[in-house]
Amino acid sequence: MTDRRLMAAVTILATGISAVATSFAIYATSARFVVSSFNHLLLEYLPGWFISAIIQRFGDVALELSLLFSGVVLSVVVGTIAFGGYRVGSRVETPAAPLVGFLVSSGSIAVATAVIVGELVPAVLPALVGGVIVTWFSDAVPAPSDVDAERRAVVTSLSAVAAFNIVAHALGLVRRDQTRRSEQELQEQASRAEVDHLLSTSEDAELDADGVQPLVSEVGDFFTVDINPSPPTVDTASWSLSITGDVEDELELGYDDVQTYTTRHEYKAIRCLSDGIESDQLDAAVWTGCRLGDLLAEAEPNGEYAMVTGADDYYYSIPLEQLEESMLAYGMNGLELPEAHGYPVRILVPDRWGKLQVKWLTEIEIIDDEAGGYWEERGWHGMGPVNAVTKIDRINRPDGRIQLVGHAYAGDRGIETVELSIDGGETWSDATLSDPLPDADTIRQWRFEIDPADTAQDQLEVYARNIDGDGTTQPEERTDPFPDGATGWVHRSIDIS
Ligand SMILES: Nc1nc2c(c(=O)[nH]1)N[C@H]1C(S)=C(S)[C@@H](COP(=O)(O)O)O[C@H]1N2
Ligand SMILES: [Mo]
Repeated sequence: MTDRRLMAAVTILATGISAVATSFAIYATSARFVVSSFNHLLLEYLPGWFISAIIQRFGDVALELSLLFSGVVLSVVVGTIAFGGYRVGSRVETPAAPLVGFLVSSGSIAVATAVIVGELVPAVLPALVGGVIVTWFSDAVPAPSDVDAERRAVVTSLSAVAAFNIVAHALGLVRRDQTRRSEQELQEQASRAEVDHLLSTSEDAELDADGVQPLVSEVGDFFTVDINPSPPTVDTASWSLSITGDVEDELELGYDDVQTYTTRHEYKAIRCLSDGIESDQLDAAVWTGCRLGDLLAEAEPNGEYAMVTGADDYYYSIPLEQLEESMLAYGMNGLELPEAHGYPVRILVPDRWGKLQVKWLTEIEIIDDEAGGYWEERGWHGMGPVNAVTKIDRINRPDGRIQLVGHAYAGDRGIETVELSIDGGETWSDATLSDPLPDADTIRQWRFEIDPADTAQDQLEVYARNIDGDGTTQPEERTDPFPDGATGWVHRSIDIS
C-alpha cells in the first residue's frame, strides 16, 4: 500500500470510529445511538433463518456480536462518506477549500446518520466530530516535505483520536449502566407499588370480624408442608431452571433470566390435600412471578405432560395445558419468595391441590404421559381440582349475640355464597362475605350473626357450606383427607346460654 492509500485508510477509520463513538457517548443504549438503529435495520434485512442460526450458535452474546459487527461496518461506511465528502468539497479553487471540505463531509455524515436514526438532532455532534477529524487528517497532518515531521504528526493525531475514543467509550458505558439501572429500579418500583396496591385492596376487602383468617396470610403464618425437616438451601448464583425432554429447544434459565418475563402479581390460596374440614392448611398470599406459558413457548414443547422437579427431588407430573396457565413465582407478599415456600422459584397451578405447587423448582421435563408424583407413590390421589371447603375460624359473642366467622375456598371456581344452617341443615341463610378480589383462586371471609331471641332452642346445630362460582353446592358427605381430599360441611353445636 502506498503512503497515500494508507493515509486514506487511517483517515477513514479514525473519522468513522470517532463519529460513531461520539454517538455512543451521548446516546449509549437508546435507538438514537446510530449503531443501535443500524443494527436494527440490518436485522430487518437479513433473512430470518440466518438470524436464528446466529442466535442459536452464539446465544446471549449474539446481540453483542451483531452490535459489534454493525459498529465496525458503520464506522467504515461513515468514514468513507466523510472522506469522499471532504475530497469533493475541498476540490474548489479557493483558499477556503478546507472549510468547504469540512462542511461537505460533516453534511454527508449528518445526512447518512439522520437517515439511519430517523432524526436530525442525534446526527449533529457525530457529524461535527467526523468533519473535524477528516479535515484535520487531510489538511493539517500531511507535510510532504518532511517525512519525519509527517510521521510525528500522524502519531500525535492518532493518539489524540485514540484518547478521544477511549473517553467517548467510557462515557457511553457509564450512560448505558445508568439507564439500565434506572430502568431496573423503575421496574422494581412499579412492581412494589402494584403489590402494595393489592395488599391494601385485600385489607379494604376484609370483613370486620374478630378472629377471622386474613385474606392474605403473613409469610410467618402461612402453613408449610415439606417432605424434609428443613428446606433445601438453593444458591441463586448457581441455580438454574431447565426445560428439557420433548421440546424443540431446550432452555436453561438463571435467576435473572426468569425475572425478564412480564411480571404478574396475583392472589392465590394453597390448600394441602391433607387439610381436613377442621384443620388449618389453607392460606392465601399475593404472589409475584411470570406466566409459565411464556417460558414454555420458547422451548416449543411437543408432549402432553411435564414432569416438574424441585431441588429436594420432590416431583409431580402436570398436564401441559395447566402448566401453561401456571405462575412461576419468585415473590410472596412483596418479598423475595421465602426459603420455606420455595426460594428461589416455585410453581402455582390454578385450581389444584397444594402438592402440585412444586417448590424450589429446578426442572421441567416435557413427557408424553401422565406419571403421577411423590404423594401418588404413597397412595394419595387428588390430581384434579381442589375440593371446596368452608371453615369456621371463631365463634364470638358480642353483647349477647352469637357471631360466627370463617373463610371459604373453592379453587379457581371462586366463592359465590356461604350459607349457614342453625337447624341441622334443614334451612339455610346467606352469610356476609368479604368483597371479592380480582383473582378467583383465593379465599373469601364470611360472617354470620344469630340472635338468640330468634330461636326457641337451647342448642343450635350449626352447619356451614359454600356455593362456588359455577353454582355447585359444597357436598355434604364427610370424608377424610386420605386419599382424595376431605369433603363435607363443617359442624358446631352451640349452646344458646
Ligand atoms: N419441592 C417440594 N415442593 C412441594 C412440597 C415439598 O415437600 N417439596 N410439598 C408440597 C405440598 S404437599 C404442599 S401442600 C405445598 C405447600 O406449600 P407451602 O409450604 O408453601 O405452604 O407445597 C408442595 N410443594
Ligand atoms: Mo400438601
